[in-house]
Amino acid sequence: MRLSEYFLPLLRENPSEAQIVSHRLMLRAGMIRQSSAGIYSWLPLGLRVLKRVEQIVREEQDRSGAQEILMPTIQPAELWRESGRYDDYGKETLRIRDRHDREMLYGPTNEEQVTDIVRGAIKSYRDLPKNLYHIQWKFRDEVRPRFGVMRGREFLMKDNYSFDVDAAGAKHSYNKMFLAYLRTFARMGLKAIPMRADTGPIGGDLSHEFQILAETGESEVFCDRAWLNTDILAEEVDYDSDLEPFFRHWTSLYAATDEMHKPDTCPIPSEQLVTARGIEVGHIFYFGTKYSVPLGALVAGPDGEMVPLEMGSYGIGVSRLVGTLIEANHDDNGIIWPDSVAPFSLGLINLRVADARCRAAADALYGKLRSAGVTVLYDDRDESPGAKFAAMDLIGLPDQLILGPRGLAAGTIEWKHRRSGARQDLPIDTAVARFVA
Ligand code: 5CA
Repeated sequence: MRLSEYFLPLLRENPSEAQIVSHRLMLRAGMIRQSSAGIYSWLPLGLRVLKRVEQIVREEQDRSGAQEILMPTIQPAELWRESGRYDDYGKETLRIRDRHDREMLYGPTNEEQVTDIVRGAIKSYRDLPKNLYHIQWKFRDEVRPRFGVMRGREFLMKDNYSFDVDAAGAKHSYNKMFLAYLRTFARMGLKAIPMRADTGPIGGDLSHEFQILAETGESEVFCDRAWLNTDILAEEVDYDSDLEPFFRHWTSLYAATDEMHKPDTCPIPSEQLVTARGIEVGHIFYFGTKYSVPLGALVAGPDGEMVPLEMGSYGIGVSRLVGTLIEANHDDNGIIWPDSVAPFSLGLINLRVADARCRAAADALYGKLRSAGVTVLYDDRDESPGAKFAAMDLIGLPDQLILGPRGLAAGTIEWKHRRSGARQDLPIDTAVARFVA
């Protein structure tokens, strides 16, 4: 993409409404614009990151055996009356009436909707287990939307729902998601600690939140100091094997959210306990028959008897992850994208657009990289070198190639690594080979 043609409305100044660094940088880097409180438009650069995050989530869901569907954003109120949540969910629900005066709502989550689909389609234990997910916008009329996409009113969530014939099967489904979540966040370069958590309005009694430790986190969290040195590997584990040992291993170190942590009964000594702030990027729940019983989602079990489905639900804050990734990866000059989610893998700067030879060389390089499949953002604008460096650092692409008249005369180009700040003059062909490889 040529920057001269790209819609990238950068801001020079820090927007006064942004209190945390990810919100500031997302606005300054032209990733998002606010529409109304807690509701945002995603501009080209931001959308590219959102799509990459979404794709990692999708790949890990697929790998675990979950199947993608797409449910609507608007749901009928009747379904929520059936489960009893229409009133329970309270003011967070955005309620709508259609032209026939039918009550609808903009979905804050989809337990009822998916149970309705499955109850009509699955009649026997032989068709189980099933795990269905979708990646869809949600609306929660939060009292205090804040911190940009971190606590929005409209936000993108991956949510899935597992259906099993019995509790043992449901626990296995829960363990699968536990593993898939560890893998998902690790692929983004994030260390997400699974913590015993409260279940709130979703329900059930087994639940883990996946928390990223960060000063700007909204909640207080507690964990064993050993977590700080633990490398959460994106382990390759067979999803069909018994995952209980894996689950026990990753839950053996103490970690709990505010609501679950009881200082008096905490099993580890206080010098071993870390108190920190956390950003909740995912939350998984096992709630058994909480929805299947009121909605009448029953299947014939092995002995022919009708039994209610055993269910769990699992959420990842896809749009929140974009902000979280910035909280975890930035410096004074801007964002530093991990390779796995970067909007472009490479920034190419032509320092002297007015120089015909520079322009020809930079254009040729851009063409070569593009045809080799490298995603490049090419700064071909007629701007000062200072402005170009600042813009490239702000938007945080992992690597930069900087072409100027002096280097060109010597047949070299400068390579800059955004994260380490390392710089090196490379022969032009070597530089190309490095990124094409
Ligand atoms: N039905 C369950 C699991 S599918 C559920 O809704 N869980 S949740 O309420 O915990 O939300 C799942 C994830 O969505 C959270 O872990 C968080 O990362 C994200 N999320 C929740 N509320 C918001 C919000 N207001 N803004 C941005 N992300 C949010």
